[in-house]
Amino acid sequence: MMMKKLLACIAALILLSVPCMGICETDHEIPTIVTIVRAPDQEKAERPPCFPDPTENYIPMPETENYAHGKKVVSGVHADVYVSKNVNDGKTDTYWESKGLPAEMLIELGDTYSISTVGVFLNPASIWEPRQQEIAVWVSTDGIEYMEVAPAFLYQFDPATGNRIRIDIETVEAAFVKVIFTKNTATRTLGAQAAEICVY
Ligand SMILES: [Ca+2]
Repeated sequence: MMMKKLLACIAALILLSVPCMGICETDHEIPTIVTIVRAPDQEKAERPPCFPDPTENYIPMPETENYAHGKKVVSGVHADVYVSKNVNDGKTDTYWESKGLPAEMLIELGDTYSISTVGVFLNPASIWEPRQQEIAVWVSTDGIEYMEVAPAFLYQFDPATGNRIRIDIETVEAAFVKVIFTKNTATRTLGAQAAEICVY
């Protein structure tokens, strides 16, 4: 028993002496073979140059307040589940679709504003084929007397440019904006379609 303990102690001493036997000792610095690079925090979606950002080709809209957002809207009969309130909820993946044409979308701004642009948006996803919609804009300050500020015109919607159109008008006071649709060349509907109507 004593012999076993003695042998165990000798073995332990040998192992402990290994670092002192020159194995780990060195008189020169071991070269670093791993370079540690701290990655910067990602603050936005990155897009490789071979995938250009499609939004760069979108028709620009004013950066001023959209007076239509979330305001009361009134329209006629809608198709399926595509109700009026979808037209100004701030999302282009929800939309209003009328049941037939012509169709009107009235937006009550809740106050009188000086407006100069109306934007009409569809979903920009490419599954939404290019189409044309004939649209006119009328405005009112009292909700009774309306004035035409943009005559009916056949506007081109195309996902390549954001599936949106911009109607610039002479600056006018308006508390009520009526957007009138009279034609839609889309193949899968007989009604007007708008994911968002914005008033600037
Ligand atoms: Ca919407």
